[in-house]
Amino acid sequence: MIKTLSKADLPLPKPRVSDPEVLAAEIIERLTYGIGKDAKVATPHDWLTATILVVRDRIIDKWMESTRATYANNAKRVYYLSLEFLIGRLMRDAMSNLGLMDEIRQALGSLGVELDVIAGLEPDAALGNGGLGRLAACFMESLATVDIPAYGYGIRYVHGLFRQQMADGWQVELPETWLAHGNPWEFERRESSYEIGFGGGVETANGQNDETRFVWKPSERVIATAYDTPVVGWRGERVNTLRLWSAQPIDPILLDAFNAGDHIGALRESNKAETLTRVLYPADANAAGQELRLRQEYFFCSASLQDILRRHLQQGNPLSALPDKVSIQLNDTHPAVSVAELMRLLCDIHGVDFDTAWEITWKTFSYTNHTLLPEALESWPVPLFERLLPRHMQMVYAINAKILLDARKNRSFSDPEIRRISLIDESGDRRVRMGNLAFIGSHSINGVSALHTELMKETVFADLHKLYPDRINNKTNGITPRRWLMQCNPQLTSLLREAIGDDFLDDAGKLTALDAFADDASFQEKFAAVKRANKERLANLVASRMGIRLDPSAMFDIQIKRIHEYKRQLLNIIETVALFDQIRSHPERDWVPRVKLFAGKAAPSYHNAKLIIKLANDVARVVNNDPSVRGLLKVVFIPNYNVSLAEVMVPAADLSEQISTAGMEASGTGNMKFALNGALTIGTLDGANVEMRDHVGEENIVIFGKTAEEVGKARAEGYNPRATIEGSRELSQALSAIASGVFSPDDRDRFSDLINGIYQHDWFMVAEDFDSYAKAQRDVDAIWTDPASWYGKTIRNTARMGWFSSDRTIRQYNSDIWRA
Ligand code: HBZ
Repeated sequence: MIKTLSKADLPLPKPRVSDPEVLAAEIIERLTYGIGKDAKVATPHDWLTATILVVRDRIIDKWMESTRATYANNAKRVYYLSLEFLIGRLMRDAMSNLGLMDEIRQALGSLGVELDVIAGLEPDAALGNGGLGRLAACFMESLATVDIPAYGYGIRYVHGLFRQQMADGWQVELPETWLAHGNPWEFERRESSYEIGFGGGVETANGQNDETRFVWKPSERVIATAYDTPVVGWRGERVNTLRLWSAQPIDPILLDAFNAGDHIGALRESNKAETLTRVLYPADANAAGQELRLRQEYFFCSASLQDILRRHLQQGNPLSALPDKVSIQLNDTHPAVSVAELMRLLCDIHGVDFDTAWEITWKTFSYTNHTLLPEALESWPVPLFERLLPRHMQMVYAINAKILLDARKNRSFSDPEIRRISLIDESGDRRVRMGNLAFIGSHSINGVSALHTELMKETVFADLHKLYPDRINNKTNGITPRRWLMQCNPQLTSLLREAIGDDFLDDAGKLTALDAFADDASFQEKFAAVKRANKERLANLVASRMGIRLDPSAMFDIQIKRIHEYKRQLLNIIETVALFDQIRSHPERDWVPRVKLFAGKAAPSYHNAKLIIKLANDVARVVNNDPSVRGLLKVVFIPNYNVSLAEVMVPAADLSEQISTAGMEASGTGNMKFALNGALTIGTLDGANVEMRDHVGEENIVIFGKTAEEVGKARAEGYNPRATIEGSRELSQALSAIASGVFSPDDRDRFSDLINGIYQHDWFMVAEDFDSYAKAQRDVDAIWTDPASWYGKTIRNTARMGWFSSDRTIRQYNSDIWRA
């Protein structure tokens, strides 16, 4: 007889055992009963899925524990709203954080399966463009690691960032299909579904106390369904949730239409709904202006806020306590419409009065800005905003009235200042300014490096900063040392443990103990051997993917990031051309053999970025096929840059290129990954490079070029690039070679516009910084020629980069902003 248990007495499953034999048995069981495959005929993909399911079980135990504890303590929760999460692969991360790597390797080995082979089959979750999305992924891991109850909210795009192929050196975009084999990490939560409206109009009704209430009657509705992915922190102590929304139609098929023979029309609604979450916008540095983008933004904000309020109320908390129990961090302005949506939910659905709702709202939100580039600042035409979100438009006007009246009362604000503070840009066609909405709707506004934060105060947000002088603060970015040291560079991790023990695994700040080994010859030798092995691994990848042979004893000089003019891949390529000239004209000199490696995607509509990719490939073809170079210089553009490729390239770098025009890169995070893995940085005083110099010491980084202040001054004074170019022989020769078709004999004018841009305005100061850059490169050569000095510096980089752990960043967010 089995007796019925009450809910409270329901047993918990037995915690999982993790010795290799048990793991092997479970993998077979999953293969058989979970996937329905006989081990004898299982494909490598089946093995991968079965292994992930077994790892996932270990996560679930911890996941439920974490969730139960947060619920029981009625703890404050942090919500990270981001339109992008650039995660990459999850299996190695999960195994490593749970401490299961060796056991799983053995378990699979006993079944005749090689872990590294199946791990390489896992697709990257590429739900992001670049730094902003990758930062969100590092933050999710650090939030779990430092034990903060947190949820990430975003969109479950069916197609992540496009796959990049090269056709004759040109970028071609192909669809990405990470869900093709299913996604064993996620749990669909049908019960967590919300209705999302668009369009229609606003009606008024009488509320309980006879006040007017506004009722939005949307003309279109879709369903948002949650998909949850567990995120494990270091040592598996806490597991948080990444909740991604997928759009579904309310009626999967319009049967009336179907029965009347309109088979396509019957699916129209359904297709329209699913289009919402089908694809990630591939623009990383300019605002995507289409209606679909605003729909995506509103869709995920509304679903997330409804979910957050439901959880808050379910715990028995009053709405007035929202700021005490909930912190919502807006990752850039993409989720800024949340400010208006929370106001709508509070006022229209929950009957809170406007002023109370407003206080709850700005105390709950905080906003991170990631760029000062004017073309990236989001704004929506008023007619579009009003048509799609009529009630939110009213809210924006109401908030605006409140703020502008305040500013008006405060006599020190002039008319132009008030115009710039307004949520509505009236300078051309009227637009809703999402940056101003995010700022005004938040109690904290942060930049992502010290320099960037100062520039925010002086430029884009100068007027709002004057109105709210206590709100802007800095939170310098960080990277998770689990993925970006322990997992991507196991050999260096072992060497570090041998030298300084295990403390750094739990606290990256403890890496400073390595300083004592920086000049130790035998340690230097081991450090060099690890670097060499990582370079061989990259050389093998390049050989197998591209058929190009690289010499691992040459200096690996790497620039990997999105392609953008302000990031100045062009400066690097022009200097490469100049070096190519020099090597041929002065064969008698002691040239340091170099391999110049590039990778990165260009936004599909960004003409000049695509030309820069073509130029890199054209230069590579000519340089790599010129016998007079004698192997002293190789140029390689590796296609389809993504997180997994970065995990191979970062540990293999000798030299890290961080050469943006000063004042333009908000922070950078690749810069941190390279330095942590023992590369020397050549860079400008931009973004977090400035703080990296402060931490590693100016003798351990190679800085060149104009400062942000000097760039501003040169632009203001009407800088004349032609004069600068004429003053530099090396530069003018390199530019004329490119412009005259030396690298593009099939189309001699291919690059003339690109080069003319430098002669005519040179907005990004390529010419102005060239000589300083070229000289810095020769300084790098000189250091390389003295290995004791080179490794002394690179070891000190690893030793002193611990501060750039995203654990530190997250702790600062928590102590200054969230207080969870
Ligand atoms: O955010 C980057 C910054 O350029 C970089 O300096 C910083 O380190 C990083 C993290 O703070 N910004 C982006 O990556 N921006 C985007 O990816 C983006 C995506 C969609 C947009 C606009 C920008 O519409």
